[in-house]
Amino acid sequence: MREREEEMETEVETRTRSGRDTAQVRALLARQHIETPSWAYGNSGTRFKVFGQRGVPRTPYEKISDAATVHRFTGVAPSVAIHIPWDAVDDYGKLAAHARDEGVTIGAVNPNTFQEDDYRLGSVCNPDPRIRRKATDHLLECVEIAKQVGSHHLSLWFADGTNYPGQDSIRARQDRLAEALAETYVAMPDDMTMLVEYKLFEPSFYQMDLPDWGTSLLHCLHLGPQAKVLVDTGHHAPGTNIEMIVATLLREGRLGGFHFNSRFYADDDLMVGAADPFGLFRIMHEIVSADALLQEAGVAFMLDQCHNIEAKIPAQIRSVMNVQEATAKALLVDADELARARADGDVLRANAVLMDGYDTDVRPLLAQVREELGIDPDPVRAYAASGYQQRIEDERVGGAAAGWGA
Ligand code: RM4
Ligand code: MN
Ligand code: MN
Repeated sequence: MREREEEMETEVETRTRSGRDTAQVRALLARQHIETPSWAYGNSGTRFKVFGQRGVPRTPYEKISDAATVHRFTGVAPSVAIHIPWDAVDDYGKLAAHARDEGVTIGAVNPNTFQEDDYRLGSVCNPDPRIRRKATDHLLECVEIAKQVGSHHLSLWFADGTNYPGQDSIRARQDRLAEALAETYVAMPDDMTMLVEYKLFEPSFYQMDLPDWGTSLLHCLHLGPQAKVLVDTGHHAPGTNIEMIVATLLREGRLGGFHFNSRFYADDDLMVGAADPFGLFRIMHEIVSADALLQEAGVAFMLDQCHNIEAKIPAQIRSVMNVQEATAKALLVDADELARARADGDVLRANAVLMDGYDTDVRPLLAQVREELGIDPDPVRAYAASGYQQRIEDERVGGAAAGWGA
């Protein structure tokens, strides 16, 4: 066994041609921060069926405990995003204290302006000023909640849009959106960032009011430096070059963060790195080459996924590991050699250098990172052996399981 481990270590050593030594790569990987979403731990499904699972949290407190469990086994998921009102509680100080006791913090606060009858024609873009007021008040309420839980991110996604040409004025809706965003922006403290997410389609199909990164960026530019674009990897047309968007936003200092997930067709919300691990690597390559991996760079790496048929906690663990693997591969790309090949106009060499990083088996390297963090090198196996799943299945009986709309 020991022999095999040594063999694996040498393998990693010889494959590290990135100019960084392996110790530096491991140190960067150990400091990675991947946020998990509270809603991933509740029941979810499609419009056809929600399959309930045993042991699913009944309260925001239990969701946070599950997120903390993912952190315990991965070592790099120290915060959890919340969604309001799904995670509404009477005392947010108490919720934050519970998170701290469990060893995590509360990350992005996500308002929900898409699940009430009032929002049939939109929320902040609704033609009815009463409904716009209500939606904006909810955004302001979420700024307050973020302050109370010690969060620095207000993460906005709007289901707003129209289904039929002529249904409403596209320009008037943009004006209304700008107005609501501006009112919310000025209510934020200086250390809070507004993340403005976009999505090409769904639930509206003719036009979404924030359909793409360009529209999000324009609003952010009008608002000020505390507004940045959030890239949800599942929110583009098939074939979109997402790393190009990432590179462009990084240049402008306006990449606020990611919602990682993967998709085959629409907004599938499957595990990140499951459908397109190469795409994830290409994104992480842009991040690494812009030196934007660590928290001080101001980019938030968050998962936004739903686990409809698979067990939720191990799926989150697997997803965190997939992001780690893509990051490790990106860190192993030989940046100097790549620069030389590019300067020489050597197309094939440049591509080969990039692929060398992607083709490296980084699992032994990550096992070592975990050992250095004092956790089990195999998080999925360790979770299965921990008894946590059995415990929550035994304990969480009665009450209503959390889920969309709960
Ligand atoms: C949306 C979007 C948002 C998420 C909701 C649940 O499609 O991705 O980020 O909060 O789903
Ligand atoms: Mn999202
Ligand atoms: Mn989505």
